[in-house]
Amino acid sequence: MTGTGRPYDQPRAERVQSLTEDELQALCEATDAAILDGGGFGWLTVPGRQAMERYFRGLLMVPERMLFVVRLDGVIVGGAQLVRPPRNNEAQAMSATLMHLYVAPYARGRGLGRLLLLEAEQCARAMGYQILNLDVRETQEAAIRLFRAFGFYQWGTHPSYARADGRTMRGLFFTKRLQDNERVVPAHPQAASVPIPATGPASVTGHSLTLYPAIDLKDGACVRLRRGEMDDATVYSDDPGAQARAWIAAGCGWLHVVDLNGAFAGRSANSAAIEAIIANATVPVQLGGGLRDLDSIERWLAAGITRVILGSVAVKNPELVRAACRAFPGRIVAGIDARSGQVATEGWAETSDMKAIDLGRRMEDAGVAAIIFTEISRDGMLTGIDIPQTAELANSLSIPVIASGGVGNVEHLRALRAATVTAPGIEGVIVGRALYDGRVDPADALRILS
Ligand code: AMZ
Repeated sequence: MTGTGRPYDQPRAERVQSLTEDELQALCEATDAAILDGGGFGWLTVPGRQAMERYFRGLLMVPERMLFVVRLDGVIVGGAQLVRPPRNNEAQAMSATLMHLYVAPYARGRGLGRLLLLEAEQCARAMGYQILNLDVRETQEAAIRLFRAFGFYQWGTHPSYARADGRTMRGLFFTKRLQDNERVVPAHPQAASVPIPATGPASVTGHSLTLYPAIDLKDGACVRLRRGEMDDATVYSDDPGAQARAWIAAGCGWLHVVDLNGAFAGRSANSAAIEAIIANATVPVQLGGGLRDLDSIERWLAAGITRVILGSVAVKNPELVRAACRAFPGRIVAGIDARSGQVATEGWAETSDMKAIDLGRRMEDAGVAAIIFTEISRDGMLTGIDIPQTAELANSLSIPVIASGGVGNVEHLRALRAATVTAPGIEGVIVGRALYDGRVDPADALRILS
């Protein structure tokens, strides 16, 4: 962000019903770039500017199609379409379809796909649709991660869905319930055995949040600490790979992994356990703890980690964070762990004199994709998230903030979700001990958050 104070500096997604000539050109430009980059838009080659202009002009006249765009500094850099069922299709009148969601490659890594999806989903919900469907080529990995993170449920795979680059590829079919006021009766008998995860009751306000189950590793085992104290550890499993599978089977779309020994030692110390998690993970994984140089960051990203979390170096070596963000855009997250607002490092053994908000601003400037904010005094204590601090941080930044530390029951999750009304930048929540203890059932958590 340029920070010039212009009203359009904040990235935003919105529905458009008309386009100025400049907007049309920007949309064509973004679409061309997305097609050249390998897709998401059906076209395999750029059809030429005139055809593209005709396409969008025509699209605006189709009553069943709603066009959404996302802007960066006021300029359109991506789009999505929400398609309503044809009017004769009474049987499927409750379902809308999301199509053609894409962000131009030059604007990625800023959470704009998320903004588009959020806007289209909210619009579908506001129009009373109960189901949102979508399908996507298997090669669109970033989009697939986004849909999973938003609680979309993959109900099927089409074996011969599309042809591109000389090969036939599969298509993944997703669905999501938008309201909870009617049971969905599957049309196909086999579908009856497939649970369609319910989404949040209509009475819950705010937007959906990603649930990140925490897998904290100490001496090869999955543990939870209280307030980060290594000698106050509860061991929950000595099989991190099985633990990863369990959270995925429960419906979680992401895993949050921390190498605790690594955070204290300043280098990865639970590599075998992390590798076991990667080998078992069919969802994206974020990893933190002991990542203090570009080599280790690169190594874990190459090994299958989707995002790395940098904590101590965020305070001690911001230049390294900047370099990592340049080298791996969208894949670096800053972990800001604070005791009463003051940032802690080195396994939380040291407290710096830096304020969480100041570090958040620095990290945003360095180019991180998101912030994970932990209030240490709450971590592992089950007493609830420090919502005011989290919301203040989220509202001071334009990148997503993930809340961490203190979830002890589903009411805490409801409260966080409600806080997104006034702090829309809150993107997700990390839950540890409460999930392991069974105080929070993952299915309940996912329903409340999605
Ligand atoms: O519990 C702890 N003592 C602890 C912990 N959970 N110490 C560090 N961490 C986590 C941070 C962040 O995700 O929340 O480790 C990561 C930061 O590690 P590093 O090595 O970059 O400071």
